[in-house]
This record gives sequence, C-alpha cells and structure tokens, in this order.
Amino acid sequence: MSTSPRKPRVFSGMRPSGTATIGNYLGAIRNWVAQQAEYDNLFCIVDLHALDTLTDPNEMRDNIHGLAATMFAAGLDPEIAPLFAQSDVPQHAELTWTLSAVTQFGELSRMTQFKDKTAGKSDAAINSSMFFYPVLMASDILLYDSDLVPVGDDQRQHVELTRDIANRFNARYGETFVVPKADIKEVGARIMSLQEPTKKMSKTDPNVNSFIALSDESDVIKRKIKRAVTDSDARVAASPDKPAVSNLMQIYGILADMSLSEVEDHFAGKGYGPFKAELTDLLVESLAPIHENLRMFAANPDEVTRRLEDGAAKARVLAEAKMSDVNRKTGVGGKLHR
Ligand code: ATP
Ligand code: LTN
Repeated sequence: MSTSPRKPRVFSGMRPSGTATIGNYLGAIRNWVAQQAEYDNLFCIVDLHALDTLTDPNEMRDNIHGLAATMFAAGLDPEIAPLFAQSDVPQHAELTWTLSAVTQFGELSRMTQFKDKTAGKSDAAINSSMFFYPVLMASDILLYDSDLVPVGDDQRQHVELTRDIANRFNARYGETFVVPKADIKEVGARIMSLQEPTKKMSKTDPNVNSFIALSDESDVIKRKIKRAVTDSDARVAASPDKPAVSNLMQIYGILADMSLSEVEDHFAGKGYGPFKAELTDLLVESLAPIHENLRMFAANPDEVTRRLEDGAAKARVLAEAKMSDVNRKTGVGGKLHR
C-alpha cells in the first residue's frame, strides 16, 4: 500500500478584537476556506493577542464566539480545519518566553505594525504586549511545524521575523522548527478603509463607516457603500491616483470573479451611482449564505463551543509534543532529560 505524502501544514490566526470585516474575509478567511482540502490546517482565534484591545471580559467572550461562528459560517470545516482559541493551549504563551531569548529588541522595534499602532502615543499609553506581539505570533506558528501562513499583506513582516526567530533557534539548539512561508495572494491582500483609502480596512477602526462587517445587514451595507469616499473625477477606473475607487473595484472584482480591467469595461461610461448600486447588491448577495449560517449558529451556540473545544484538544496534542522537545533542547526543567 502506498502512503500519500504529508500535506503541508497551514496555520493562521485572527484577533477577536471586533467583528470580522470584508477585509478579513477577502484577505484571509476566504482563502483559508478555498484551500482547506489541500492542506493539514489549524486556525486560531488569537485571544491573548487581543488582551490589550479588549478590557471587558464579556466582550472578549462574545467576540471569540462571534468570530468562531463567522468562520464556520464562511465555510471553515472543523473536520479538516480545526479552529481553537489560543489561550486554550497554554504552550503558546510558554513558547513565547523561550523565543524571547532569541529575539532582538531591535527587531521588535522595527516592526511597522508596532510603529503604526504606537505613533503619537506617550510611553505610558503603550503596553509592552504591543511590542512583544510578534513573539507570541511566532510561537503560534512555530509550535505546529507550520509550512504556510496565509495572511493579508500587513502580516508579511511578522512572518519574516518568525522565519528569523526559527532559524536562530535552530542554529543555536539544532533543527527544531520548520521555517514557515507567508502565503499572500495577489488580490485581496490589502483592502483599504472605505473612509480613508490610504489606510488598511481594520475591524478596530472607531469609524464603523470605514468597514463592511461580514454580519452587516443589507440596509447597513447600502448606507456604508453610499458614504464610501470616491475620487475627484467620476470615472470607474483603477489607478494609483484613484485609491478610493480602485479599492471598491477590487472588492467588486473579487466577489464577481472579474479582473480590474473587466470591471472597468463593465462600468465604462456609467459613473459612480450605478457602480455603487451594483457593488451593494453584489455584497448583499455574497454575504447572504454567511448570514443564513450565522443564524443557524446563533440558534445553537453550544455547537460553536463544542467545535472550539474539539479544535483545542487536537492542537494541544501537537503543542505538548513540540514544547517538550523545545524544553529538552534548551535543557530547562528538572528532569535531566537529554
Ligand atoms: P485589528 O483591527 O484588530 O488590528 P484587523 O482587522 O487588522 O484587526 P486581524 O485580526 O489583525 O485583522 O487580521 C486577521 C487576518 O486578516 C490577517 O491575515 C490579516 O492580514 C487579514 N487582514 C486584516 N485586514 C485586512 C485587509 N484590510 N485586507 C486584507 N486582509 C486583511
Ligand atoms: N498578527 C495577526 C494575527 C495573528 C496571526 C498569528 C496570523 C496572530 N498569530 C499566527 C497568522 C499566524 C494579525 O492579523 N494581526
């Protein structure tokens, strides 16, 4: 009997810092779902990564469950793509400490997400968890011998750092970690804010008009698209000097399975009014199946809990084995294991 080769391991995570946006969907969730049969997957709701954003425990719990339900509603199949909460597997936090010993202060200081999120803030307003964030993310990825990390463009630098950390640990202690690669698609990897098209769409943006949430109902979508900023001329054309319309065209193109030039041809001579109306209809239509599934999970919240617990049990087996290998390699612990 021939044995089939091991499928590459995919790992990715999402912060339960709010409700998932169309940016999270087009840049991440949609790709996770589309590729799930090809890979040996693990997906994670990275709750420890959201501790500095959420201070209300009820909101934390609601968001974890809401995000899990959204991912299942979007098509994540727990049989082949287990989903779990990061804090249900204590080795994520444990490995973070070990990896901090092979991570340089300078490397963390250079992370653009850290610089962006802390710009203009006083030292007292910056939690050290924001600085340390990429080490926890490296632990998430390296604990599971992940080969591929499907993420949006904003996470490229963090995956690069994860590779450097893995290489450094391997050089010091011997081959321990798989060195992962980022899997970033050409389209959809950077959906921009509907209000400030030079800024990435983000679920924690205080301006709710800047994003479409996957849970938004049709009247909300209609209003948000109507208010979305456009560029000074009235042509539906994609170009670097038309970031607002280019972004809306990108969203349209992915959902309609059309290239940007096909979208441009489709709307030639039509102007923003008809474009926004069609984009609204397309978004409503694309989100309808997700909404239907979300209603099903809302009626059966225990099913979401059960799936998360199952996912954590599977992840724990892998994480325990890896962490014990890491502890053996570094020599910590009282066992004198060699
Ligand atoms: P936050 O506002 O809390 O920073 P976020 O909306 O930026 O959240 P994350 O939870 O940090 O989202 O990211 C989850 C995944 O979604 C990551 O793979 C990230 O790269 C991707 N992603 C986030 N925003 C976008 C976007 N605007 N376009 C494409 N992909 C995105
Ligand atoms: N930092 C990521 C979320 C995240 C992640 C991960 C993504 C945490 N751990 C591991 C991929 C793999 C973000 O999107 N802000």
